Amino acid sequence: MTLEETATRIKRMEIRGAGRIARAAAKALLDYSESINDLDQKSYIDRMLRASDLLAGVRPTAVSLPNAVNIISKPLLKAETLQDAKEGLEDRARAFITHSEHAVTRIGEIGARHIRDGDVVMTHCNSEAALQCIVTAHHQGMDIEVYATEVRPRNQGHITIKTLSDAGIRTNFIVDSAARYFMKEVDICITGADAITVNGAVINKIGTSQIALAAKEARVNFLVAAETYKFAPRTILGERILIEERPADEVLPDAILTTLPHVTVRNPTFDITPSEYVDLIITEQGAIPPEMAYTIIKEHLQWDMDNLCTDYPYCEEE
Ligand code: RUB
Repeated sequence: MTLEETATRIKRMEIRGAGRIARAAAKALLDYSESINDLDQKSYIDRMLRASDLLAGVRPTAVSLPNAVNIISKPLLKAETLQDAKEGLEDRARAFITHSEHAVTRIGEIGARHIRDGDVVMTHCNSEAALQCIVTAHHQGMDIEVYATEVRPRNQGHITIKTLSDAGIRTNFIVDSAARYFMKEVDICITGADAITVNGAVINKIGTSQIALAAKEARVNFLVAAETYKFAPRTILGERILIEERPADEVLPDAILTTLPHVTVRNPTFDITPSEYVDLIITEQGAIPPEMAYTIIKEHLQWDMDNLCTDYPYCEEE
């Protein structure tokens, strides 16, 4: 698959989910770099930086994407030779993919410790990190039952119930608006994240915040399963996470919408759950309260203030 094809497939959501799109971008950069053999250092770096920019912006909300691209393309800015730049980038791309896969496994192990035998778990959207917690608990012999939402308009819930059913987990499939109705039967909620801000707010599939609200009302623990590269470094500088708004025809066919001249379809893809609704964030580094988001950004994301200052006008060098 070419770099442009990967970008298009991510945009069309044929590749989706914050972890998967980050790994797809890493693989695309790796393949692209490996295909370049006839350029001098400057041309190679220019081309790879353009490729990085293309991939980093293809879906605006999932911070995993720019984080992955930034981690992988760092050698382009510091390397002294073409070989340093190329080998550095390719090594980092391979390492990112391996780290990301291991992180999901580790999150599953840690997350499973927060699930008890007999628990009823609610999940929303299709998060491989959240599902890994549930499936790991099931593999450890726990008797788990799941409530999984439909996830309008793109029906990611269909992917979730297939995974759960294939694993042999008893699953109830519900429409999104039934989440509060069933909350009284739920022991724990686990979702994934597309981004986590420095103040511990969680950005995830639209509807997540309603479920968190219902969970708080019912005194049900709300857990978020997220690799450390879903934390958003630039929120330290006050940058906001852009909430992607997708086309109207995902919600209502054009043929109907054109008959309704006074109707506008709004289709935000993600929402923000404030940290006070989140009990714990399960990362590959351990389970943390949302208040510790800053520590993850500083200590585990390999993103120092130098990076943050790039193209930020108030951080001029002395
Ligand atoms: C996917 C979504 C998932 C997160 C985390 O949204 O909101 O919960 O991306 O997933 P979309 P994962 O379908 O619009 O990409 O744990 O797999 O990274």
